[in-house]
Amino acid sequence: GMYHSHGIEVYHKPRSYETINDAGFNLQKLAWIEHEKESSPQPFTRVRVVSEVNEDIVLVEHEDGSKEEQVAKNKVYMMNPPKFDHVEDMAELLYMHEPAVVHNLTQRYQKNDIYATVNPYRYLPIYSTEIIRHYRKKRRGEAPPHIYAIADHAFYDMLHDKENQSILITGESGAGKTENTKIVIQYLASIAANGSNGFGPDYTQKTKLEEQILQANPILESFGNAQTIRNNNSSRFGKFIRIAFNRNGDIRGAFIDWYLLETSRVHTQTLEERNYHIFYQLLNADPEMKAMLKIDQKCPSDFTYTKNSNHTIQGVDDAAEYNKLVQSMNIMSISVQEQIEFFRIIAAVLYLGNTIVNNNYSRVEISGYESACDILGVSPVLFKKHLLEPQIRAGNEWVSQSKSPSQVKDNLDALSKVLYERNFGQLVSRVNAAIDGPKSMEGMSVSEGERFIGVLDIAGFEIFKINSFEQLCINYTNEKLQDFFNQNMFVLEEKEYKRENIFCDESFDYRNDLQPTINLIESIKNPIGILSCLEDECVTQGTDERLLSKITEQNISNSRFKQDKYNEGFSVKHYAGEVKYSTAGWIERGKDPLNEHVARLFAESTNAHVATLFKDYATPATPTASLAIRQADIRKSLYRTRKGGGSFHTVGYKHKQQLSVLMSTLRNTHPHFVRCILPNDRKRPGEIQPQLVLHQLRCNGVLEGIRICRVGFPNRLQFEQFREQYKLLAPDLIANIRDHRKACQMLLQSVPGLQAHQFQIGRTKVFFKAGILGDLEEQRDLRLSEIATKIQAACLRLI
Ligand code: AOV
Ligand code: MG
Repeated sequence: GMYHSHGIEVYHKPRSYETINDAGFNLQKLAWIEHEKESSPQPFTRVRVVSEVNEDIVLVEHEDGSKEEQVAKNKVYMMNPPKFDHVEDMAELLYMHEPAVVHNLTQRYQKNDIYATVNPYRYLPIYSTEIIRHYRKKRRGEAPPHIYAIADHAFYDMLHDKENQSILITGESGAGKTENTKIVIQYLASIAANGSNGFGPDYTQKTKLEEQILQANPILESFGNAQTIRNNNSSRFGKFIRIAFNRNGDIRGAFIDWYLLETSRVHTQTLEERNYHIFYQLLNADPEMKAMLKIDQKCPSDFTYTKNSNHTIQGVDDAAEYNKLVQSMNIMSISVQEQIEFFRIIAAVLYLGNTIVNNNYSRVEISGYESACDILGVSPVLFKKHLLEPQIRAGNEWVSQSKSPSQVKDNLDALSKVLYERNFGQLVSRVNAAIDGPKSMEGMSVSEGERFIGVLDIAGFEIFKINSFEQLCINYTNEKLQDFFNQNMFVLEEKEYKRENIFCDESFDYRNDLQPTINLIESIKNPIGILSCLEDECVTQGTDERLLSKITEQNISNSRFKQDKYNEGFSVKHYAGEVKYSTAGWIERGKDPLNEHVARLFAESTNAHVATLFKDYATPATPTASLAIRQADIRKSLYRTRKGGGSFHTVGYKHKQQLSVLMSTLRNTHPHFVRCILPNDRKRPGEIQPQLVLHQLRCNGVLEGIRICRVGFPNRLQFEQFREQYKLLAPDLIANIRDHRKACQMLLQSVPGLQAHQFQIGRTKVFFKAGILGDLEEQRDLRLSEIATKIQAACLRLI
């Protein structure tokens, strides 16, 4: 069955667990039914079961009395009694199904309880948490209990198990990943600080380190976050922050890895969005700084790269944000001079964008580039020459190649992107240098006895009207992470069954569920996946059309691939929905039209920061010109082979490599999952859209986890605990049994109507099929009320 929402198709099978079918037929009981129409904002309706129509169908009455209708029994979900409305751990729900989860989250959200544990498998050593985030939360900054609990678990598991930990925060764009990342880091910094309190001789120094670690985020957000339609502070890069601790749990340092900065945003943004925050922050900086950067008196409407989109974000004061950035940089001990260098690049990028490209009697002319050259410390004469008529080699000769205006424009944009990205990379390196602690963590070389907690915050799954290569990379990353989550859940569940010697005949192996989508994107051969097709076509100077037909030809039989009827791109069925990608411009961008001659010019800049950013283009000093040329060629060929297959374009390839390193790092940690849920698509506080929530729950594997549990034995209790809780069912029978296991066995055998396949007795726990524990609970309640009646009667007699 297909589920439609926001025009997204999701391939999820219809589920039926703890419907009236499984739970038994109960007249007058309250239940949920699912709406046929998916346009309704409420996916489920409250009803009362009136009568049985036949074997498969019951008559229900809507709770508001509005109407009666006949519904298939497997579409009628038992409602939990109201006392369960706000339970924190959903494992406690009697009936666990989609309407129950959505209802619970909605109820809790409306009470500002934004953190909820949805852990239908609480016995698993993973902490799966549902977090509904809440805009402009009144209690912002206060200690929200559950995310702290996750951080706390990770911290103690690390110390106790001597194992590296990871906290993986996932969710759609705007769901709260970055906010929760900051909260986790804050928490870890604070408990570590407490740890050294009293016996830490270097307490003051540590406080400084911890403070610096906290300042890393605001700095990176200025340069790596931007307003999008979905999120006013959207991360346009991924990051994995590892915090290293020694044996005592003191922080030793931290290290930030970053992934995939969306560089196209530097030159183009859609309406309703913005360029990176830093542009607007600098344009709102104090006059002295602006003068220093040669942007005095300028504002966003003066620059091509900023004028066509939003200039401000509601509720955000860019001048104040600029001051905060400078403060954070000061705490990070990034000197004022260094700050100016990082900012200088931003100003230069703005001026590069303002360069006017003209066709003057079939000669390309540029004007207005002098300011950029001035800021970048390069000769405007050479810049213009290299840009307009770069020398290329033809045999043994060098000839100048002339360019079209649009090629020059592309070159300028490419330069801006590269400048921006390299400046960002340098900034992260600088931050790392400040927080890296005593031992370098680069390359995972954590010293003996040290462990880390890594927090992963990537750009969330996103679907726009037009989705391009950037979205493909982002969604691919999310797909890999979801796959990692799935595998973990499956493997851990299987391990528990083995350990307890529980036999489960139904297979719940769905490890390969996401594999077809992952293959479609990353497969190298037979068939060639999307990224490799792009790689090939760029090498062979292909076109967007050829790329698209190659992708289609290779992957047409993949069930997750869909051809586009207008032939402008293709669709991919991701775990979170079907996304239509447009392939326009992929080849041009893939070819990386970075003008090497200009890059070399930058490498020779009089400005040390600029020269450093391009040091890989620096030509080694050589005695003769001809030797210099040969050296340049050698360097170039080295550079190409290093990037693989003689190609320049490496964005997709590089990302795939980075991702695979990240995945193997994660596989060597104990993972903790935090799932953020977007409550509404309007960036509004206090508003919850149940359809949207349900959609995310279906996609992010939480409900899938529930399904797995339903197939197996989802409820389990330690022998002693079970005995204690349910001894009322047969008090006399087991009163004298010493062995808890034996007592449980006898107790269960005595329960009328309980069948042998509905439970299993393991090594330390009793396991139950879905809903069975609920039945036992009801029986026990019945006993309790009988006893209460008896006592009441006795009391009456006494009176
Ligand atoms: P994201 O990281 O998941 O999206 P954010 O963490 O940036 O989403 O959250 C988006 C916005 O929601 C924030 O800027 C806050 O205004 C608000 N918000 C989120 N969580 C909280 C919270 N716990 N308390 C108060 N406000 C919150 V993206 O980075 O777009 O995928 O790329
Ligand atoms: Mg984010």
